[in-house]
Amino acid sequence: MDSARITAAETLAALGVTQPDQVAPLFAEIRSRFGLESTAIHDEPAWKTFRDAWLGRKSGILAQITDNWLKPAPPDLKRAVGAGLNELRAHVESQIESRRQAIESGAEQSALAREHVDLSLPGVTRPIGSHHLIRQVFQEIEDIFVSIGFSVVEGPEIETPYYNFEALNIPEFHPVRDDMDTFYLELPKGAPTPLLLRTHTSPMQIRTMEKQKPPVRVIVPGKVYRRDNPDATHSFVFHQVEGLAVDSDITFCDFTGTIEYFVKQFFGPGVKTRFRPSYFPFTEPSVEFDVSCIFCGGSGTAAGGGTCSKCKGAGWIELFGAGMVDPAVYGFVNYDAKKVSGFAFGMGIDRLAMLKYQIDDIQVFFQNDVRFLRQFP
Ligand code: FA5
Repeated sequence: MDSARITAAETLAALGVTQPDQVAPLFAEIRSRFGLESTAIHDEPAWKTFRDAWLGRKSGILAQITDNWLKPAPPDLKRAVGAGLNELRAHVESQIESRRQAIESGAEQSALAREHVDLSLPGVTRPIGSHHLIRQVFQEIEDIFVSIGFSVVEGPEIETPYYNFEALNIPEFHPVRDDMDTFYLELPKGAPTPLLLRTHTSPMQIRTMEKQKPPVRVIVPGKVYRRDNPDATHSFVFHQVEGLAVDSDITFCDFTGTIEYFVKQFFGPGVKTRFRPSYFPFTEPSVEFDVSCIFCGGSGTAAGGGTCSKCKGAGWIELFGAGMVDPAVYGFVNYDAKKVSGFAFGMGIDRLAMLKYQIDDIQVFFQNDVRFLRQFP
């Protein structure tokens, strides 16, 4: 047997193998050839060719050994050839698989190396959001009132006409309802009561007094809704902070003192305040509360001369409605109107924010334009 001539394309007889002890060297020779070839395989295309050359079903070397050596082998050689072939097949299959894994992980490493990771570069920073200006203003207002003994409560945005109107001394067909026409919910027939989006935070006066006995000192931040056409100072959804203080001896002086304290804390000590008579069915007397114009300092004249466009030359800007709680309201919550007194106010937060931060269009609060929002981090 001449090892230089060993090929699986020839039969054992052609190779001169006639004795069982000649079989093992035959397989050893094939196996060492396989080992040599496999060390030369370094990439996937070469590996595939190598795999097919050895394991290909029709003309792979193992298939040739089966066809040319095993099948025609005389009975006395068959057992040795079968054993040699099985051992060779196991070896070839496992080596080809481990070669594949080595090539794959090598490829990964070289891909990583190609990426040139520069660990000194700054990481990816994700921008952190901030509170919306309206939320910030809510917080400022809450902090001021909490510091003088008020608690913060919240209430439902969907209300019944009873809480939104009747218990606030606004009976059906009262003309004041026309100013607060709002969005009613479509309900199934037979619903026990109509429901509407609250037009102000004042219903929480009633809900709070129903729940607790005097003394009461609460503020109520929240969203309210009205069927107002949008313009620079109106939106159909806006924000209010309601305030309510009821106790056995609360006077008009407590009321004005509290409001003036708040306004000076919020706008700064330089602003002046004034009350004007007004009307709300649930307060008596009722007032509108004004501050001296923060744009022209109360002079009514713009910085460059001419009339101040913000206060229209008046020197004052209307801030919110308020008053002493009307005794009729106490009747709805089982408070004794002879023993208690109190005050209430309802501020439009969007307009307060506009004044303080000199914003001339309320709509920017609802447009979520980050160029605007970023100015108030
Ligand atoms: C009320 O809503 C009363 N509930 C306030 C009140 C409470 C009075 C307690 C007495 C006692 P008024 O309708 O004026 O009142 O609204 C209060 C504030 O909401 C206004 O001063 C204004 O700043 C703001 N406001 C009203 N309508 C709009 C609107 N469409 N868009 C933005 N702000 C508004």
